[in-house]
Amino acid sequence: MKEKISSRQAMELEDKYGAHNYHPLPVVLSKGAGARVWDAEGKEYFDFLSAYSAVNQGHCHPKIIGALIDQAQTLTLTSRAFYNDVLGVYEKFATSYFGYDKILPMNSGAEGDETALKLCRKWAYTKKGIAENEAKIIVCADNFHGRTITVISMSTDPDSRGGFGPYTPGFITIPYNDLPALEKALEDPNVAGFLVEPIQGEAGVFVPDDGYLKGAYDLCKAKNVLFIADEVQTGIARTGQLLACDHEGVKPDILILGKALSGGVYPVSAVLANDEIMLCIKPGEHGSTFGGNPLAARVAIAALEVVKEESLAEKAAYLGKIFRAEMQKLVDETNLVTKVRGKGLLNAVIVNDTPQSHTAWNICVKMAENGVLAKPTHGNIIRFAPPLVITETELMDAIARIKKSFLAFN
Ligand code: IF1
Repeated sequence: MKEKISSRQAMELEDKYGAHNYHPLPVVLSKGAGARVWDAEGKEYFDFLSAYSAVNQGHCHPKIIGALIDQAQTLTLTSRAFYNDVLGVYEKFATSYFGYDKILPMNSGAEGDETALKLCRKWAYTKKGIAENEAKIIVCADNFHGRTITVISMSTDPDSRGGFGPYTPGFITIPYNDLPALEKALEDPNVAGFLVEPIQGEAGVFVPDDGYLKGAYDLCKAKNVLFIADEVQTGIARTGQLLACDHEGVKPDILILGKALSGGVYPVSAVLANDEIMLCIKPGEHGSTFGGNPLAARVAIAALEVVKEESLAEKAAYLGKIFRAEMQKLVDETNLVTKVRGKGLLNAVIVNDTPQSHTAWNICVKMAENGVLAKPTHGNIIRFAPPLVITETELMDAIARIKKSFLAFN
């Protein structure tokens, strides 16, 4: 049995023995089920962060945990030095689920992005005919793709990149949601790919204009440039479609998935592409010890089955409309919220606040008191992303708590 400690003890331990690379809300979670979590003292909360959209299927989903336990008692890790009898089954399942020829399994989202970048560069040299070491990849300002050195080399966020140089070259940064800027950047014949989040998560759930993704895809096609979608956060039903690109009927040349690919149960990420691209990587050129392990494969199959069995995309679309309509009332009836935006159950409200006055942070602390967990980003933006298994009754209960918390600051 695990040692029972209080919330205060848990925070003190993390502070004393853990690196100080996070600034969490002062809530210590001890248990989760569905859309709810409990702290070390047993207080119940609705989880409106879902581990940044990893727990779309809800905490400790019985089907996913069942698959985990069964496989954990059978075989966990073989490395890719040998075959295992689950990986191929998962690969067949996932490629047909998402409509690609091949999948390359990794663990974290950042590794998925790194894999996509490597694949794009290899394709540039072996298929597109770009001279060795000359390939460029276009990325967007205010992106978030993870924390590795190359990924932060693409970042424009001073906190993510500052003090970690020197940086990996080979990227062109353009503004997000700006097709003319993309068209101009694509004039460079050494451009091999365009990497984009269909909705920018870290930027505060920034939804681009309708038609942006389709327009960007078409511009890339005209220049034989790969359209690479980072759906680590937006994918797996979160925005009301299986993939956020589905809203515009765009099929990325390279698709990056993570987070909810495992329902938040285990670190599982993946890159999907068709043979023309994926087979550019040859044996020995890329991989990882844990990528594609049987435990990950079983968990991911179960997690993806849950998405379909429980119609999570449809639920996210339906409940998201209710959520935004209710939050819009705060915009209309108070001076506290200037805007609500998002798609499906990936939403954010902009608090009428200067980033320095900490109102959004204080509202989040108040919401926690009232039993709803969410986290501010960029000072005055609060992201709301509950597990997609949340029921309409639970959502209305949570909305009442959110409103009450905001009104305490009116
Ligand atoms: C943290 C943000 C969210 C991602 C996209 C790749 C990754 C992420 C689109 C990397 C990760 C996270 C990680 C988390 C905070 C977080 C986040 F606020 F920083 F931007 F979700 F909104 N692509 N997103 O959103 O995936 O390697 O972490 O598995 O604590 O860094 P990872």
